[in-house]
Amino acid sequence: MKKLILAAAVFLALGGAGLDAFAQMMGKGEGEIRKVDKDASKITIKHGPIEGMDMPGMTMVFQVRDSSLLDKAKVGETVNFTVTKDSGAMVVTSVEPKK
Ligand SMILES: [Cu+2]
Repeated sequence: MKKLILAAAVFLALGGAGLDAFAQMMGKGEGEIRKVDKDASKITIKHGPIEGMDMPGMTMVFQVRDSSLLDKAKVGETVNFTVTKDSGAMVVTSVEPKK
């Protein structure tokens, strides 16, 4: 929950600077968790097209910003996630079970 509030705060802070730039940096997706590697801070997600990024559906490995994001992640679970582009690499910044 703390992370969601933080993400909202960052969103609002960047909103004033230009939402277009922000939209290019961040995407929202939905998918199914295929693998969780907490030691390497990596998660494999079979995802649909990612809104906000030019990415079709696929199964891929993402780096996560913080390994604690994976504490509750379970293989087989359907999740909503957000991803950002960090020096060319896709980094997952939030993972939440789909409601
Ligand atoms: Cu992908």
